[in-house]
Amino acid sequence: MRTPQNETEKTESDDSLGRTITRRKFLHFASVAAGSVLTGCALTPESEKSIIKLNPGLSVARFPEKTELIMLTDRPPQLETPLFYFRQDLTPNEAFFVRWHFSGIPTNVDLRTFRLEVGGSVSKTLSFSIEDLKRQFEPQTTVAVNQCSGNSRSLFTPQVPGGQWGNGAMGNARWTGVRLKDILNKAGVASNSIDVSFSGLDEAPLYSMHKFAKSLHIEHALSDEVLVAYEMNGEPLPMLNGYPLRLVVPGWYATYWVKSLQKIEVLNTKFDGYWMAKAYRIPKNEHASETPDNLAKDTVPINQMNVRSLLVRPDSNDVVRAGRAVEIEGISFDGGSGIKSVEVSVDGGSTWKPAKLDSADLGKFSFRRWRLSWTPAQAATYNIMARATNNNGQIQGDQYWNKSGYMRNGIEQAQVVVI
Ligand SMILES: Nc1nc2c(c(=O)[nH]1)N[C@H]1C(S)=C(S)[C@@H](COP(=O)(O)O)O[C@H]1N2
Ligand SMILES: [Mo]
Repeated sequence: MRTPQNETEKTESDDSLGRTITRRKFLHFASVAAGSVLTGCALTPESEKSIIKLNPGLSVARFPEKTELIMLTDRPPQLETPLFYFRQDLTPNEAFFVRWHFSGIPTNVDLRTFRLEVGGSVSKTLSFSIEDLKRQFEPQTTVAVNQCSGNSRSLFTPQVPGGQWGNGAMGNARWTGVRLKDILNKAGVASNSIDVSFSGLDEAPLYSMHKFAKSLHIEHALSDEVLVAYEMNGEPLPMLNGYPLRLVVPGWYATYWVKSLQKIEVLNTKFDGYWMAKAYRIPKNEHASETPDNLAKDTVPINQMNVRSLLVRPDSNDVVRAGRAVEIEGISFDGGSGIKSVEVSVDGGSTWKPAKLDSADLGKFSFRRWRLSWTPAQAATYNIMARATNNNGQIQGDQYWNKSGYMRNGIEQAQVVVI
């Protein structure tokens, strides 16, 4: 599906000087991307041939530094990763999903002038170029899943408004950068600090809209885990994933992973920005299911991810024959306690067998791969299910409905036709 023209574009974007892509170039790419909207086209990713499956009304598009992804909207770009990429532990940068709230996204970041600013309730206001960050601090690397709060939203019944994501509004990557706490300690956090807020270079298009900004409690911001990352899988961040810097909050939903991070502010009051106080909230009692006519009155900001699983093999393209062994394969992950065990059912949940966790353990914030060998006795349609238990004892079970379609983690079923 690659035209020679696309190939040229790709080389041009791989600028060894640190990927300063000018606005003009980006617009040119964007028009190529928009021009290459495809529907249901066969692809050849690195490892194997697969088909992008599309729900009606969706298309496939190619954006700068990205391969063909499922496109929910083009302005702002909302691009979903096709399922077959989750057969790899690390999601390739070019296939990593993309989600922005506003169409005015940063496309012409110049590293010569870009500065990360740290201010507010600190002893010393600081400002850093990317080079400063690399020079002044010890680098830190973590493998972690970045998952949109609304991943799998399209599967809720009754259906809820918002981006109708399938299961591909997530990805697992190796993030490298600087510990947020090292930056904050250098600035000297005042002892009465409460929250730390984060915002990026993207701007709200109308005065009546709120700039995208998030916050973390000071203790969380000063923990070892939170990173200000400049690399993803050993490369500078792709522009659409937050070049040149993004917050990485392992175990927490992606809404906190502020992209094109430009400003960090330490606050001695509770942060009350729109994106914390009004949006991205969940029922306070996480097990109280909302219904469309009985919405939760008490809400809290969405936070740590719950435990969930995804079956990645066999998929409905695979030919599965009675009497022959096939491998059922999937991934599980949670908010950072780590996956303890995974069970698989091939009879719609009547009986369960333990799957074998892969020995490759990329850490408690990563996808954890598991497998189970299965020999279907006879030709039939089987309902395959998987449920994970994490080290906190959380186990996947019934799906709770909530009005925003967040945190989906019910046990999913995949139908496999055995011939
Ligand atoms: N600056 C900025 N950061 C942002 C957002 C945004 O709109 N602007 N969206 C957030 C949301 S809701 C998601 S799901 C993730 C998506 O990250 P990705 O595009 O790298 O996959 O970015 C988060 N960080
Ligand atoms: Mo999101």
